[in-house]
Amino acid sequence: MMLHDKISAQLPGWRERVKNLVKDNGEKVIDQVNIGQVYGGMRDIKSMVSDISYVDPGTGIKFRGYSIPEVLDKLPKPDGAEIPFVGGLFHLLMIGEIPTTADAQEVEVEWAKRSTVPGYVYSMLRTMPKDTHPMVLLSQAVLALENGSKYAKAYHDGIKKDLYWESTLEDAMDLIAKLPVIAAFIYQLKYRDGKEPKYNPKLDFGANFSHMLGVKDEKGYAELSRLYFILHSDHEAGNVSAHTTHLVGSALSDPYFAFSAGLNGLAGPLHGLANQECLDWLISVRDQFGGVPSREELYKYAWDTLNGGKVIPGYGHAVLRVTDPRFTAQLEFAKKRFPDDVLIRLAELVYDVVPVVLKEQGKAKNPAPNVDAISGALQYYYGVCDFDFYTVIFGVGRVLGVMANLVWSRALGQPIERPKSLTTAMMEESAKK
Ligand code: AMX
Repeated sequence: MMLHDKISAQLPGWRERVKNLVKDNGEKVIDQVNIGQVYGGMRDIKSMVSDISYVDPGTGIKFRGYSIPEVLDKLPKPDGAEIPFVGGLFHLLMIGEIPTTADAQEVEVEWAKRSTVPGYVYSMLRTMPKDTHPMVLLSQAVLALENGSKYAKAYHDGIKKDLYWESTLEDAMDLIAKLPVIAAFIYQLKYRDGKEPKYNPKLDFGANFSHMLGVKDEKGYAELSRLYFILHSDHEAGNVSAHTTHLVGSALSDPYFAFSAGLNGLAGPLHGLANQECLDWLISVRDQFGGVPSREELYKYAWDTLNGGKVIPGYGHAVLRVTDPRFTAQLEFAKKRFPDDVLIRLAELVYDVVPVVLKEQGKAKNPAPNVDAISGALQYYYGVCDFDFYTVIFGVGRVLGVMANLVWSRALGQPIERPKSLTTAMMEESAKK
């Protein structure tokens, strides 16, 4: 496989680089930790490695050094499309280089070959109660695929540690290929007629998702799917879904165990679930005013939300201190294709008004929008209106980044994660000193 060969070629150099860095500078201090951070969710403590992506507080996410506009501009695109191949993005994440069109297509072909979901997974999902949350179904389905793990088999067969990454890559490719099919089945099962979707090898990853969901504007939604998966793929190492996948993988649990755990974290309201809360809020404004309100009406509505003790969903960020470039990319996508849509006009007005309100309130460190402020509105436009499903779509994007990280963690022999905990009494004691 092309990705395997390219990683293989890079690996000796990477191993030497990391070995020398740790050997020559292992004792060098790069951060200090205070009690507030220990009690504050380890916020900002520099203690993880990822060469796949980095969030710059001032400019936003960079994938292998490329900003969102650069990624969207430089990656190869399917014929007649404006949004790049997801396979090209995965090549960039894995290899660190912008692929040729042929490279991107080769990744897509690999996924098509691996996309068949075993029948027992469908049967298992069908037996679940009707009101099961789609994220439960997704996480269960991923775990159910574990019996096919090539890494688990290789480990059991006593393969050398240096080679763990090869079967991890195989699992990563299998899992990524099957995930949109499983997600589409969950959509059919929960909200449509429950038919089993079929991956079409003539279509790319994003176009397949659109096709398998069965939306009306298949071409338009294929573009949105590619955009959505690219934007949601990775956000450096410390966010809950990425960190969880890494942590579980660090115990040498295989990619199915690791990603299923990551999905469970993604399901939380402070993480992936936020996108549906954002759309909820936009719709509540639309319904309250029968459309797009005036600036003054929205200003008052936003203050009412804050005074009611609630946050304004879609605004603020733990790391970013500017407008999230993933928000901007989605807004531009919508303005180019459906500028008159009520929710898009509303999202634009909110972008104008809410940062002012949050600045006046003075609490949020970043009053600008994050990725979630608009993502649900775009899904809604194409008729994917089942809010509970939105985090599943996020999961189909997120698998790309966390699998790239996991393969490289295995390739570079990253050890089991094991931070140290303290008791409150110990910290009180050290505070006195
Ligand atoms: N509305 C109202 N208050 C906000 C706010 C918002 N959008 N964003 C931050 N604040 C408040 C916080 O609640 C906190 O108040 P407190 O001191 O009373 O607890 C204060 O401002 C400081 O918070 P912060 O350091 O700026 O943010 P954070 O790093 O603690 O949290 C986040 C970041 C995203 C959880 C927060 O901004 C928030 O709750 N936003 C709304 C929900 C949302 O958009 N989530 C999506 C996150 C992106 C993702 O993972 N998908």
